[in-house]
Amino acid sequence: MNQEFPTFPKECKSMLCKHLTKEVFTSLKDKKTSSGFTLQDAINSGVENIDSGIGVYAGDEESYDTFAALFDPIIEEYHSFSVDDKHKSNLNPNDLKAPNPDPEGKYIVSTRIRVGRNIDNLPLGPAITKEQRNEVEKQVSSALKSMSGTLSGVYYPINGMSEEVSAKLIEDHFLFKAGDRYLEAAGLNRDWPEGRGIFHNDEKTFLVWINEEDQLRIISMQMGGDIKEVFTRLTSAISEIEKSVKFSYNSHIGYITSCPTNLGTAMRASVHIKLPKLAEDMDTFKAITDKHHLQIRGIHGEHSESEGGIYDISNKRRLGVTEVECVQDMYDGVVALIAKEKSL
Ligand code: ADP
Ligand code: CIR
Repeated sequence: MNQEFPTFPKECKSMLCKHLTKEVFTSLKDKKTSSGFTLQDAINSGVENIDSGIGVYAGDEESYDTFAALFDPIIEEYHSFSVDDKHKSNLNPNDLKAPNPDPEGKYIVSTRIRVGRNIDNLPLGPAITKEQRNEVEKQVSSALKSMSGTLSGVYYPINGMSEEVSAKLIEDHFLFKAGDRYLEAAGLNRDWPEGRGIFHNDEKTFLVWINEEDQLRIISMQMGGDIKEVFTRLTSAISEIEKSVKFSYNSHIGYITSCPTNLGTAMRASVHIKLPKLAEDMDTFKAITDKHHLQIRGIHGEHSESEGGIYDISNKRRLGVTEVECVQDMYDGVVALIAKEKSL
């Protein structure tokens, strides 16, 4: 592994390039966590991909302590969350004020809320061994067998799934693809597709991704804008899974995830929404999303483009705010976006 201080071109805007000073590099370059994760492993994605927004990944919960001199300023900048702050959780759907903002279905195509979760006392995806990853698949798919009622479903490993079936699931926004170059450089594609898979119920309104960027991505989604129904289903599913799987959580940074942008709630609540008029004035569009702490993505996920004036709008803040607040951010922003689109 290269022990030299990486140099970044002038146009590089990643948080890695901003916060990895020579001093920080020197103080961390010989450190290692108990799963053997090094500074070079943590920064490889941002070193190889100079267009990264962030550029770092954790290999285990310990990485956030061992490499705190690098992770803390990144966490502080991304989440506006300081080392003395404490995370808080609230998964009670009764606290969410979110009547359907688009009952006629003119703007919101679909709603999706996901959380990332990892199992306590195991390395995260970037440092996990093949055997440990396979063990996660076994433990989680077995726990999911006891889901009941509308949450019951079947686990489908990606290994052995036909090309046709996986392409259709990806196109319909249900399944993940092999990681992109950011995840590849983070070590998250090792042994692909072994140990990876998707569980879903018949209606594909409740899904669990196994061993993607995080060991579990628990997802609730459906057509239209009934955000509260989607949140309620998600919270019941999480409680059910928690009966048999212990998730990695600490009182400072909340749920532990491999990418520091997901720490805290690990929640991304999004809508696919049609805003063709507003899309012609991206400054106004961005002023509204910034005000409500929202992120704009394309409709095929992160790093994809919009199609036909449809955007993926989601909460940006995840740490130091509760799950209810994450969804409330998204909801309030969506109400404002629809009002603006109507006025144009
Ligand atoms: P994640 O949300 O898991 O961090 P992505 O941004 O890659 O990761 O999105 C994963 C998949 O979920 C993509 O196929 C994306 O199009 C789909 N998706 C996200 N939000 C919605 C939504 N509101 N409705 C339908 N599909 C969605
Ligand atoms: C990056 O640094 O750009 C990628 N590793 C993805 C970071 C997480 N995504 C995000 O903030 N939108």
